[in-house]
Order: sequence, then C-alpha cells, then structure tokens
Amino acid sequence: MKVHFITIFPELFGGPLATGPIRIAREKGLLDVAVHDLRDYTTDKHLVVDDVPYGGGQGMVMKPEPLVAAIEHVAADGEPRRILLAARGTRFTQPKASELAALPTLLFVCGRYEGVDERVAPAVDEELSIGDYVLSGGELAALVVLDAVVRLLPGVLGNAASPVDDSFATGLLEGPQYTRPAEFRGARVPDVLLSGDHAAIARWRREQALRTTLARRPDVLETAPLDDADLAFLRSLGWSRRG
Ligand code: JDQ
Repeated sequence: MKVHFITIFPELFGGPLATGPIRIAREKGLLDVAVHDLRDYTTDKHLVVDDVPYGGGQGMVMKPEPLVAAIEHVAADGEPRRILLAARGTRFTQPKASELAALPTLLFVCGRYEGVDERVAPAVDEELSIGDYVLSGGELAALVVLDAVVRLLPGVLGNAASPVDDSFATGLLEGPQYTRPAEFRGARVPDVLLSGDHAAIARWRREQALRTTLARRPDVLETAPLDDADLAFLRSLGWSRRG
C-alpha cells in the first residue's frame, strides 16, 4: 500500500511513521509513505497557504490553489482514495478501516487553521472525522486512520496477534487481560485462566467481553453478532435486545 500525506507540518510525521507496526510495515515493504509539504505547491514569494475568511470571523482559512495543486500532483501517482480529514466528516470506524486497507493507494489531505476553502471538497473523494472533538488540524487524525489501517494489512502483525480477536473486530469490547504475577497487591488472576481448560477459557473470555460491553457500550450489543449461548448469558444479566 502507498500512502501520501499533504500537510504544512511534515515534521510532525517523523515519530509516528518510524514507530511500531507502521515502521514494521515499511521495513517489510508492505507500506510506502510520502509526506508532501503543501508550501512546495505555493507560487508566491512568501509561501502563503492561508487567508482571511470571506464574510469575516476569527482565524484563517486554507487557500484552495495550493491544496488542489498538491492533490492533483499526488493523485497522478496511482489514483489514490483522496481523504480530507475534517471534524464535519463521516465517522471513521473499523469497517471503514477494512475498506481502506483493501485499497492500493491513499491520500490524506491535512488542513490547519479553521479548515479549508469549500472549493477543495470536489477535489477529494470523502471527508472523515475520527470523533466528536475539535483537533488543531488533520495530521493527527490522518495518523490515527493510518494506524488502524496498517494493523489490517496482511503480514504486518504476527500470526499470533491476528486482528480477528481485536475489540470491534469481534463486535464487542475487550474483556480483562492478565499477565504475571498471579497475585498483585492482593488481586488474584481468575482461576479459570490458570486451569489449562481451553474451552472454559474461551467461554469465560467471551462472557467477560459481553459483560464489559453491556456495562460500557450497551448500544454495541444491538448490532453485535450473538449466538444462543451469548443471548442466554446476557439475559442472565438482565439484558434483552432493544431494552
Ligand atoms: C482540521 C478546526 C475549528 C476545524 C483544521 C483542519 N475528528 C476531528 N476533529 N477535528 C478534526 C477532525 C479536524 C480535521 C482537520 C481541523 C480539525 N481543523 C481545526 C478548528 C473549526 C474547524
């Protein structure tokens, strides 16, 4: 997969792109990234990328000419899915991560200031938001999206850490996890995890995931794939669908 970023802060990408699974994916040749400095696409002496908003108001708006020039230049390489990060965008979710992970080329357009001129919108395919809070720009949101996508690329994670068991990939929140020691400040690891009974461990983990999801995100249970044993367990906790 080839991933492009357009930004006025290329230096912000150094650490995240050189760390963890993103770094591993790059080293394995599964991911190629290119960070493009928006100022390279300005044509004036002072490399101006922003201007005052028409109609007045506080702050600055990103000018359309450098952004659209950069998008058109980068899009000549591999017809990327062109994604503008925006607080008003559609919510980025795990199914969207799967959709993007299947594409050969992505382009993340990262705005700053109070956002981008509306005439940039026709030059992108979609606008994505990573959540209902206001960031200072699109860069961190784009890196969040890339992080979620790279985990899904075949060969990036070890086979033992298959993304199939991740929270949301199962449709449920994750239950509790434990490592050594078996007792920490008086809190014991549940006996079932030390039992060696793999069927009992799998069932216990599933029930803990159901319990956590019911307590924290009951809305998620309405659409999660649930079998008869799941439904019986949830009913024993007082849950019923659409209740
Ligand atoms: C930009 C800003 C005030 C925008 C400029 C570009 N999920 C999510 N939250 N915030 C963003 C995405 C986001 C994305 C791109 C951005 C915020 N800003 C700052 C400030 C109004 C609108």
